Amino acid sequence: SRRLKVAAAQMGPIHLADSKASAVKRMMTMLRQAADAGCRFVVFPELALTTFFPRWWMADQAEIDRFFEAQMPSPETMPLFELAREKKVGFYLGYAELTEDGGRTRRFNTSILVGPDGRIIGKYRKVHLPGHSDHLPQAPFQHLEKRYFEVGDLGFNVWRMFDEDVVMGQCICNDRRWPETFRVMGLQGVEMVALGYNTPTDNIYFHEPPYRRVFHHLLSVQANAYQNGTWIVATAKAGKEDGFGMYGASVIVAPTGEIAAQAMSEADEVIMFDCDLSLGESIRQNVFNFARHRRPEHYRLITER
Ligand code: ING
Repeated sequence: SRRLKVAAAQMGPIHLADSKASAVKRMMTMLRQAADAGCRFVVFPELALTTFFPRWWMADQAEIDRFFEAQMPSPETMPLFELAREKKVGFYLGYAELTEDGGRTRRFNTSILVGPDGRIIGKYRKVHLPGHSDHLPQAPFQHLEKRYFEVGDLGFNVWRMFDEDVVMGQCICNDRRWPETFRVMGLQGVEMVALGYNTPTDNIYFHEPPYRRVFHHLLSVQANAYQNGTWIVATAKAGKEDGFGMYGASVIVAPTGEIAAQAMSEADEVIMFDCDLSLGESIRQNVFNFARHRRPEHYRLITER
């Protein structure tokens, strides 16, 4: 049967003072570990090169743009691409994208899928941007994704990867909470979705006990995996970044909704699983058989409202 051994390469904290090169070094260590264990696909976190900078109010655009990549591979990430190509390992990478579009500078919270030959196969720009766009001076920390990034303009797509022609999808962080994200990929026959996240342990809007925030993360990923019959590899950047906590709980979830592997720490940690892609086929054939059971004529409100 068609199998793909994958890894979630969870990262611990990246502090404001840490260089992008030091983050890449850590990712290369984990990619080597995954490759040596027979993994052919590695999923890194959202915004994996820097601290989660939307937590900081910055007024000066030049200061903000230091967190962005104007090209990919960038000088700092080139060694990661080269190692991956040498090991014949594909990977998902989340980063802040700065791009010139017809004389206009645009900024996105972006992820890419890179093939085992080191070529970029697909790009995604985060659609569901949580948080706020104005400075909240009373808040313990900011969540300024709506200020620093534009809403993604590429939609939700799938790409074929590896010899097994795995139908691979991707999204980022808050996207995992929205069923539409996975259903749009499910309707394109997705077999595995890669996603990275940076999720604060504290909510700036209302108090939630930390365990409940992890419950909501797992609930979202497990439900969306089962309801679309897809594998999901969800990778955290975790731990305390300059004192601000983010939870770990990186997971590899099967199309049955069951957790196949889960990280135990809030530090750099590689979790792996040898995924049998036929598991998704049986869920999509026997339960969520869109062709036989789905009734879109009754769902219009979802896109019209
Ligand atoms: N982080 C969080 C996330 O969606 C969040 C923001 C947390 C929103 C909890 C709502 C509830 O996981 C990012 N970066 O989207």
